[in-house]
Amino acid sequence: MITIYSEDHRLHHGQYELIAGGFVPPFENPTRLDIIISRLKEKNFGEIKPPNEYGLDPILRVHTEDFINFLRTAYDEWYELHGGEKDAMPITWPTRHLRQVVPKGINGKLGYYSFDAATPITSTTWQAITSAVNVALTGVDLIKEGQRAVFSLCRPPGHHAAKDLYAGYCFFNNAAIATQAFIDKGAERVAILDIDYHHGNGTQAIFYDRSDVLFVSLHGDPDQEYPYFLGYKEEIGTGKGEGFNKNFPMPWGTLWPVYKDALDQGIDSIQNFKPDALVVSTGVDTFEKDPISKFKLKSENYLEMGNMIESLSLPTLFVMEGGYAVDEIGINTVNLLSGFEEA
Ligand code: FKS
Ligand code: ZN
Repeated sequence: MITIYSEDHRLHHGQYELIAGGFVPPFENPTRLDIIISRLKEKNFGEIKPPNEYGLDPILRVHTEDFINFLRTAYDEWYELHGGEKDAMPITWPTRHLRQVVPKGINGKLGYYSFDAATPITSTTWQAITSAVNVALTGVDLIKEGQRAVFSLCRPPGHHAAKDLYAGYCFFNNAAIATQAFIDKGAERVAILDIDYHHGNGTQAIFYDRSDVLFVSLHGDPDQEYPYFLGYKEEIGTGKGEGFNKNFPMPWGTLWPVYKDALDQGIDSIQNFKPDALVVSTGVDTFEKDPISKFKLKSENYLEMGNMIESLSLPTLFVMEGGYAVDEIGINTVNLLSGFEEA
């Protein structure tokens, strides 16, 4: 399997995220990809290629122009106000009983366009997030050219980002942009299987009223787990999109047998949908030793997971999302891809 990868991911390396009442160095950091790349090489997994350039047009198919402009200029506006000591971070959000206005100043805009304080914007975040989109889109093109499967090793991740909202380490929704690109290049239907531990709230929101994209997500129950405010079972889509959104929330402590059963059901619904392509939002934070997650999957389970995904016999784009147990992130990610390839 070909991997698409760019060193530009290093340009996003925040100083802090807010977690459990304190600021700590971000779990989502460049080391994650270093370890995945070294495992890919160790296993001789396949060619590693740089991305092509696609510009902003494919991003505009998913995100709003005002949001894109905000991300492009946010750090400079922040720098002008606060100086360059700290990364740009929101501190106030437009929740209930407040207006959904877009304030002119940067502090207000950071709150308007985000929903957490886990997602710093640095002076070079923009280059990294546009490069991650290019990594995803290059995967789409290779699949259009006939590859059965491609691994788009994106960073930063994307599945928490909605059309005009960033959070959860995500800015542009790489998987959603790739999905829309498949459709713009002729696919009638595309399925997204989100196996990251966290619910892909951004991806769900982007396609919630559409019947040409089926979104299936397996994740920690939002009653207990981030992002808390989306990802419940009863969210099935709206309007034309009714029936094309499927959530499988599972409790803390979930082990492989229960996870596998949900994955079987998700795979069945993808099969019935008869998509032209599959996008896998690939997270390995379901692993038992993940430092911020609470499922209990083991390294060997990812082999079987890859095998099960292959059984759909679809052109498949793997887009990297989360996974923070860095010691095993390479083993688990490459197990998933090998399980697919060796099926
Ligand atoms: C609650 C703190 C949660 C943010 C967690 C973000 C998870 C990100 C991710 C992605 F794939 F996007 F990277 N802090 N205990 O893994 O879903
Ligand atoms: Zn996650």
